[in-house]
Amino acid sequence: MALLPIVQYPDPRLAKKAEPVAVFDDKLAGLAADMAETMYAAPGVGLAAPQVGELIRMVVIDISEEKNALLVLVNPEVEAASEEIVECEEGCLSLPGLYEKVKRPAHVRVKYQDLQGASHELECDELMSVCVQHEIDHLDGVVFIDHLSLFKKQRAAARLAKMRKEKARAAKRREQDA
Ligand code: K1U
Ligand code: ZN
Repeated sequence: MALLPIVQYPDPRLAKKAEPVAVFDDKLAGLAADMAETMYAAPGVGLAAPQVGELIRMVVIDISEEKNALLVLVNPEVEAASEEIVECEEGCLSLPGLYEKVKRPAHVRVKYQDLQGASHELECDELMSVCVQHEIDHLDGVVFIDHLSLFKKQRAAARLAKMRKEKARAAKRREQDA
């Protein structure tokens, strides 16, 4: 297993639509294992293949406290979404440190394949619903700040740039002090 570098916004790979998975082999299982290790280490509750530079339709999710309920969703699709909309705070490992409220359907039913290619359905609500919609967005080249108004998106991008500058300055100071 290996830790993979996480692609950072606004890398153009995060804006591309990912390709469906057609071959269910050991290479796919190896990538899923590496993605899971990367998600747990970050730490995060989800990770989509484009976030590690692989433009294929696969995501890993584990919202459990104990980090022992890994789900690997291949070719996930929202089959049904509730009319009820909720607003939840979201973060993203490709925009670390930025948290914004996003409106999404409260409940979704998702169909997906597992690593052997078998089909499944999953009823999702609360954090699982937010997370699965956020990860499927990544497969469609959408990041969570794309759901905001242009004003809020530009403000969020400016805040992210400021945080990155401050982080780089702090790292430089530490280097000089060492
Ligand atoms: O796709 C990603 O970048 C992962 C993202 C998933 C997500 C979290 C919250 C709402 C929507 C989508 C994250 O995991 S960000 C990190 C985070 O929020 C978190 C980290 C550890 C424990 C709990 C949450
Ligand atoms: Zn994300």
